[in-house]
Amino acid sequence: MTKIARKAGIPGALLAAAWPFAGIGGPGPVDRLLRDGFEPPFVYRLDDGAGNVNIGPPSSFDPDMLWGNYFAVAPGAEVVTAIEVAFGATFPSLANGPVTFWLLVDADADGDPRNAFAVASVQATPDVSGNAFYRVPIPPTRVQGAIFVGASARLLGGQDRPARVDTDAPADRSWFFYAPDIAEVIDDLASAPFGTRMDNPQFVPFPGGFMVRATGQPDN
Ligand SMILES: [Ca+2]
Ligand SMILES: [Ca+2]
Repeated sequence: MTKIARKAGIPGALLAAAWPFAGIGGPGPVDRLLRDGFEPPFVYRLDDGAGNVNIGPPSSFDPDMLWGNYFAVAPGAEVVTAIEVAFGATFPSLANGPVTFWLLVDADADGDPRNAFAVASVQATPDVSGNAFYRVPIPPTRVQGAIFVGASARLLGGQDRPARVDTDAPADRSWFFYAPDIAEVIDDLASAPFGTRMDNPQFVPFPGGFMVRATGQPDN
């Protein structure tokens, strides 16, 4: 991670100093599952439903930002059917286009998505912020090993803070990346000019997990 950060030439202090955060969240609604004869979909998630930090790039550049979570594929949830993301209130200026929702597979399942590859992507324009999740169905996609689920958007540095974080969640499975064009590096995130995990104190003053989820169902 440090190597990648150095490659980008982005001073850590600059990122840290410009790191915005806002909005202390209250307790989220309790998830209630209806059990009327079929199993509800499995939800891949790190957060507890209540986020408290929103992050985005510093004012020194206007990148395409990808943020997302890494999950081992769970038995009975091998077919991913939807991605759910909660956004910061300072949503990307829509002048720069919609959000892209990504599903990647990490074939070596080693905990590091930087050699994962995209197996599905959908563009959409979220209409919620805070702890409300925006749900995007994707073509049902069978996955193996491990997945990285995320969202990317072109941002105005110092203004847009779309990546909502729950600091109660583990930070060692959330990653974010900056690039001029995320689509160009999505199958080789190691080549992104900047990338870090959310437990890297050099770049992340408020470690936590992104409010990014996916739903899966059995491969029948
Ligand atoms: Ca929380
Ligand atoms: Ca890997």
